[in-house]
Amino acid sequence: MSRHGYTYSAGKLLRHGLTRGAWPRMWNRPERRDSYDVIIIGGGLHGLATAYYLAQNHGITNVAVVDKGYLGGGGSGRNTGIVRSNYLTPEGVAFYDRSLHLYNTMAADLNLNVMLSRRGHLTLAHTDSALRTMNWRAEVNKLLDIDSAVIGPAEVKRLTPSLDVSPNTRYPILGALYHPPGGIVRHDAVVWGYARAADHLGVHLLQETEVLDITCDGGDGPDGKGPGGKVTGVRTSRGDISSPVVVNCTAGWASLISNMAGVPLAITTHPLQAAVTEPCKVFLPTVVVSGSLHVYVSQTDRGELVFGASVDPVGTYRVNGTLEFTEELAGHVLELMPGISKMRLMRQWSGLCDMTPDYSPIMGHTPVEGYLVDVGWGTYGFKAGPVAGETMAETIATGRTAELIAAFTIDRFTDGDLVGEKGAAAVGH
Ligand code: PYC
Repeated sequence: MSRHGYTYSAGKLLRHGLTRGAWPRMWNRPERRDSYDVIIIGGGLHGLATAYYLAQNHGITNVAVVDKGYLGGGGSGRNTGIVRSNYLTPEGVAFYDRSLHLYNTMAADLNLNVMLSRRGHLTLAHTDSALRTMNWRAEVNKLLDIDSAVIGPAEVKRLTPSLDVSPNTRYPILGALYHPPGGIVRHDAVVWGYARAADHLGVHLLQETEVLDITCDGGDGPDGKGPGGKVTGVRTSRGDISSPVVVNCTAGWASLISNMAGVPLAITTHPLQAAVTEPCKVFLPTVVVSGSLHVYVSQTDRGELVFGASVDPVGTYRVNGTLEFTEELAGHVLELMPGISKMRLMRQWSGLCDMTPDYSPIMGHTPVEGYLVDVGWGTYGFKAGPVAGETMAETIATGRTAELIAAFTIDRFTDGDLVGEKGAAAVGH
């Protein structure tokens, strides 16, 4: 028997395949209880990781994760799987680097191959000002012991021969921030791993359970909500559930959910589109990002190219793909890699990004006792999933804000202590 209760003998796998035997469920569909010690809203990577670390690190297992859809159906299943820690602020660097460490050991910790590929991450600079930002990031990174440095065009060419580094292109490559530990991970495997492990430790995963309201007592606002109040539970499409702790781990709907507790958030929500090509022979060994051309690209082990761009300029909750995105993406990618002009796009999709004014998340306690947030991830949510879960679990279990997230609390907007992380965005937003 392995960790989290799953056998992995090759013989059993083969017998199962040949007999078409009933595969065990990855996780259960439990009946909901009337009360839990902790309710987590959002069955994506952050909610599941928080539940897992509560159970695994702190022994808190009377926990429910509620989601109006299916596990990993939001941003966790819609991102481009990029991980890195070459951020701009010391707070961001330390935080995302802990996440990379957790990604490193995740396959063993969760007993599931999450297909981590630390293939190196290149952020190209096509202008002097972009090069200056890359140098700035490299200096902050080095001070914090992060493997990251500015390299010249010849080194870029050595690492990624398909890039044209000649000075004759429309956007010549002047250099790049090279971050060897960055790479990609199979995003849905991460969701499955945390879900299975949390379920095995006794957490209830309540899918198709929509939160309609957060109930509070004693607050300044209507129905006892708002500052000075205390959370008492959630009202769901499957009935009321009580709990002294409710955690908002949603993306896309974070501000709407938070309004239910009377805690408004400094967030605007924008779609972020991505696209994937048909597979081809593997030729792109690194993750390549171009802020000036607003594009990032990596190649999966199956050979598909996965592209992303900036968030859509207009705030909306729509997640349909647009022709404008496809046209702009194709134009920008071909500036970078003219050689792929014959490849066909297979699919495009979109997810929702909750953007904060400083591009850092909002995490931890709020003015409503027992109501915590892990929100405002913008385009950084996937990278942060493991460390967000670990630090939120610590904050809930100990009642004290975990050190790594102390800079990201909601008070910073009133105290004026912003953590400006826009300069570390993969592309201009
Ligand atoms: O910040 O590396 C990034 C990123 C990639 C996709 C979305 N954000």
